Amino acid sequence: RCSLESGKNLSLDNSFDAGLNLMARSDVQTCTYWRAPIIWEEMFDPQFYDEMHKKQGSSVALTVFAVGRYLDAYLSDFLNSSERFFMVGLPVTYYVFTDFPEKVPKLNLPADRSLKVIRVEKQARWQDVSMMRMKTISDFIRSDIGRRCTHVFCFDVDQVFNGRFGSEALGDSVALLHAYYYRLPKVMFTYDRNPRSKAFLNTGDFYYHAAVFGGKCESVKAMVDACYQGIMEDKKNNVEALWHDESHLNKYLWVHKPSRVLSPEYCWDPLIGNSSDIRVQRLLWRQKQYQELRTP
Ligand code: 2GW
Ligand code: MN
Repeated sequence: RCSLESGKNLSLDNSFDAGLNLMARSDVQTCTYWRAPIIWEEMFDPQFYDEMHKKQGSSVALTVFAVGRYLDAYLSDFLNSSERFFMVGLPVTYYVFTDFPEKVPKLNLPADRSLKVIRVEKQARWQDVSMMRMKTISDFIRSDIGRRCTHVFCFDVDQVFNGRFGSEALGDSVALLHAYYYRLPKVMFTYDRNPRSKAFLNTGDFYYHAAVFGGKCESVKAMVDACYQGIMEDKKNNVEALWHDESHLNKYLWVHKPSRVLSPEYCWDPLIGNSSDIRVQRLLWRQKQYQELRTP
């Protein structure tokens, strides 16, 4: 049994594992070698986690950036779908970062859920829009999120919730398996391979997707701080990691193993089609019209 309860000196999600059955799925890997669970449908008891987190008083921040054309293209569907599926039953605060606060759609929220809109500068380069999220998230965990919420999850906006994305996903530090790489050999992973970049990584454990990461405030703060430091160091040295913030995140998660890993059920691309191991598609990638969205 791959149980974290026995790992007394590992500061992983010990107390949470009574809700997991790692044997429930024999078709996929349900545990990492450092004994963090990989969460797949049928492995967990949703009620167990909902009750445990209610009792513990967990509250969750969701950060999302919608800058430039991504606001009109994605934000409304993202937020409306998250109201149906994201951490239902727990207090949730949305932090929407945008260059155009007036255009953020009005939501009808229940009493225990709220939304904050924060104005951010539009970066000239899209790579910087993506990378600068790390700095902004860090600042907000320190000044606001960390005082109000126990956990924080950071999302890309170009996706839509389609099934439960619930308290079973909460943990100390949480990372997501990228839908395109979880069945591929490691040599195919698109880590940054330039030794001059701080994100350089030769071998890793998995290829994680930066579209979803989270955890306890303190852990996420450490994660985004390290990524931002790497990004700035790279700028100083005139290099940029292959997949920007995602490369830095992968480097960080190699050195600091996540305590909980989400299966690609938590962020699936419908263009891949159906796959027998993907039992629920909880969050779906949305199509990008690159020319339209990425030309200034
Ligand atoms: C991004 C690329 C090209 C043109 C515009 C943008 C853009 C991104 C933008 O104009 N406005 C904006 O708000 N964003 C935010 O950055 C938005 O939240 C978006 O979801 C996020 C990441 O950009 P995205 O979704 O276009 O990048 P992906 O889907 O290719 O993402 C992966 O790789 C990125 C690094 O290149 C990030 O690591 C991302 O987390 C990954 O999922
Ligand atoms: Mn995206």
